[in-house]
Amino acid sequence: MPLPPPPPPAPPAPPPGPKERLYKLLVIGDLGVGKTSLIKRYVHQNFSPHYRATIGVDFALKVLSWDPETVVRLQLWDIAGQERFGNMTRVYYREAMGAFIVFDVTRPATFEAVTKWKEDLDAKLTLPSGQPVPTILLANKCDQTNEVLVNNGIKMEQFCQENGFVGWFETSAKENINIDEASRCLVRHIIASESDPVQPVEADVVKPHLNSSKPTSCSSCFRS
Ligand SMILES: Nc1nc2c(ncn2[C@@H]2O[C@H](COP(=O)(O)OP(=O)(O)OP(=O)(O)O)[C@@H](O)[C@H]2O)c(=O)[nH]1
Ligand SMILES: [Mg+2]
Repeated sequence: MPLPPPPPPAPPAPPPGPKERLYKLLVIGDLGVGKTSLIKRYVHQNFSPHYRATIGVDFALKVLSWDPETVVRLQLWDIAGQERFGNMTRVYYREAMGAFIVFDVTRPATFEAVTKWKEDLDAKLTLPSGQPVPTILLANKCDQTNEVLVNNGIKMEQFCQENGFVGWFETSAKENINIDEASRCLVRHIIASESDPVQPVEADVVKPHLNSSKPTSCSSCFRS
């Protein structure tokens, strides 16, 4: 009897797909500073001037092509400003890898609350290495004229260093200013803290840009 034909050769293995990284990021700060608007702009590319307070927490997912080999998925936790006075933040913060703390440049009280949010965060969340999670300060609504708070970039830098922020950006959800930049900066710090947890990257030095058509970059993130 003739032998059966040999089986066809196995198809070549498909090329390995991109690596995926998933990070939970927190977006916190006082009522009405623009957390939901920043996320909406970042994820859905739109903006509404109407204010509807977030109740509890909302979620959004942003997928970034980080580099040719890596896709980064950002799970954004939009925590209601009123939660600072509740007792759920410990639950919401769990397993987050990075955070944005947002204030409204037109309302000084929201800047004063930044240190309270940071203390709450650091008291309730640390990385497995024991370090605080990388956190970026966002001075939002920079499209508004009243920018007295952030016009002094040196003071802001000092504030960031003293309070453990890895950088800060002036942002506008309305005009789509610096949101992508701030997010890439945070992801870069998270990746650095994962690969070398003992040596956190240097704090960023970000000069406020007075001409809002030029996006500010995070100097450490774009350092080669
Ligand atoms: N001009 C201007 N207005 C903004 C900007 N971002 C948000 N707003 C407005 O500020 C108000 C509050 O924005 P939200 O995004 O709902 O604020 P929030 O921080 O999510 O507030 P809570 O959910 O209550 O914690 C809304 O009327 C927005 O349209 C901005 O960059 N520029
Ligand atoms: Mg909200």
